[in-house]
Amino acid sequence: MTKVNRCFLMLMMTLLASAPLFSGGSQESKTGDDGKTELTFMTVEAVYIEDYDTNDFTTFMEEKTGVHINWETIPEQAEEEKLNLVLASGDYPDVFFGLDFTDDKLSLYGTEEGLLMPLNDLIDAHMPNLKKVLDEVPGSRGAITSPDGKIYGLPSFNICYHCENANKFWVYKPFLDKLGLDMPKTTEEFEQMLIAFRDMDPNGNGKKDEIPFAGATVAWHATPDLFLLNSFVYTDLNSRIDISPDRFIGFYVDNGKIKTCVDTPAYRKGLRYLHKLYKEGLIFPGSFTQDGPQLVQLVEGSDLPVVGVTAGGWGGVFSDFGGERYRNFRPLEPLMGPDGIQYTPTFLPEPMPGRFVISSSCKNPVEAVKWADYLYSPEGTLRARNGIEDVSWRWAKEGEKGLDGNPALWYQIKPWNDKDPQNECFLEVGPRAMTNEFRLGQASPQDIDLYSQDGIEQMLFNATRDLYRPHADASKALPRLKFLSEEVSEFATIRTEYAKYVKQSLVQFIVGDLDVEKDWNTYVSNLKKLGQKELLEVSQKAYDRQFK
Ligand SMILES: [Ca+2]
Repeated sequence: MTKVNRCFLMLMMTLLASAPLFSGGSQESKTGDDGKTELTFMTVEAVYIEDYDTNDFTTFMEEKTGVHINWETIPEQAEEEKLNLVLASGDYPDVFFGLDFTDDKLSLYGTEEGLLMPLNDLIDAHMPNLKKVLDEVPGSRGAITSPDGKIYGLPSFNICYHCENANKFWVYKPFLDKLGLDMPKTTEEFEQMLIAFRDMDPNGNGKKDEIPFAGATVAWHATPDLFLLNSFVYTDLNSRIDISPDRFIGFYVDNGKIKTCVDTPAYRKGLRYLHKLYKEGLIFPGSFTQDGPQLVQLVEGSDLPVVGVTAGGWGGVFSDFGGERYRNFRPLEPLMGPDGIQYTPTFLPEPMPGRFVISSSCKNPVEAVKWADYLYSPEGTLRARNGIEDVSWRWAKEGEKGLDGNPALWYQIKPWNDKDPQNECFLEVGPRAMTNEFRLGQASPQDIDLYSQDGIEQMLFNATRDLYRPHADASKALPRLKFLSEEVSEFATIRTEYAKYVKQSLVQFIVGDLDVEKDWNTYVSNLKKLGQKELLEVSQKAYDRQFK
């Protein structure tokens, strides 16, 4: 961001902050005993938010807007089920706040069933902050618009430089130092390093207790497979078992054509390599079943360090953030495979849909969108996500520099974390606008200790810029596709079954339950039977509708 732009942003924020934010309520406003407008928000119970009713941000917003929120919370584990029940019941809250409304759900409940309010006109009339962000983030209006041209859900922006290449491996540097090894550059050197970790006692206790590689499947980018497959073929396949399978099933874009990698000889070669590592005892078997906390326990739970290489979008995924072991893991540059392939997958920056959805029965949609609009200002995002001004964050001072070296916008006073219960803000539930300018505008002292908690954003920015971005090819990444509701009803189940099979087979090939040599042809013919060709075709149609 240029200096002029950032000054303009600051000026806009000042203007917005000094103007009365919202003017009077609509005539049909529902008002409480004290004359306040009331809105019902349904949200999911969040472990790290103590109580929405008494949360400091709820109170702050009530004072600011005069709108009283009646919160209804549903249990996290039953979100999907409960949401479907509510939508079938005919008795809706005014707002679904921070729920998982996917594009498919917005199509179904918005376009098809008419249960959700179209927001296009409300955005244009009452949401100056959101409009500004939509203008600034390329393609974002299209990304939140359903195929029928309507916007049924307000987004959350987390456009994060390091997240675009979040698939990272980390090597425990003291092990390298102890054995006199350099960071590996190729898949071959990587294998040799893991063997050395297994056999050469790098923790020096005389026991063969080292775990050369350990990952996790329910954690942010901690699976063992994706990083390594990208040394064989461009792979965008999320093998996590806990997320919805509508994307990241191995599809990618090649000059406007949607293809898959999962039936190619190069992918097979990658599976062979992974299976070899597994067979040699270099990959911890629990990597395919355990979650983040179990991985942290493995890394941190022993007297002496045992884990040599691990994975995660950042160090907190696998270690105690800021602790001694965390401080000694170093990001590994994507490895060059035997055929010269060296990719890192790109996760395109795009808004998450449906973080603030208004039901068609809401009587005060204008108040609701005005309430939400504040969250799209830099101040609103900081207040909602980071906490109280001058307690948890402050505006940047003259001369402070952002992560990208440009003048800073804001400074984080207390390390941000979503692991300890708090009642100051909503963390990352609901709408927010963390644009590139916002995130890179976080003040970062030039002499910061990169491996301290305060240095996390700078460390991830540097690692991504220096090691990962050079191996990214964003043109291969499949953007989020929007399907017509008849396509959803025809293909949703097929897609789910297909994705399940691809992910399951991936793990089975690695651990040897399937044989890469003997079972490959059956696997490829099963992909066909499960509808791979049809899925590619319907994806191509959606892609052409949106991007041609
Ligand atoms: Ca040892």
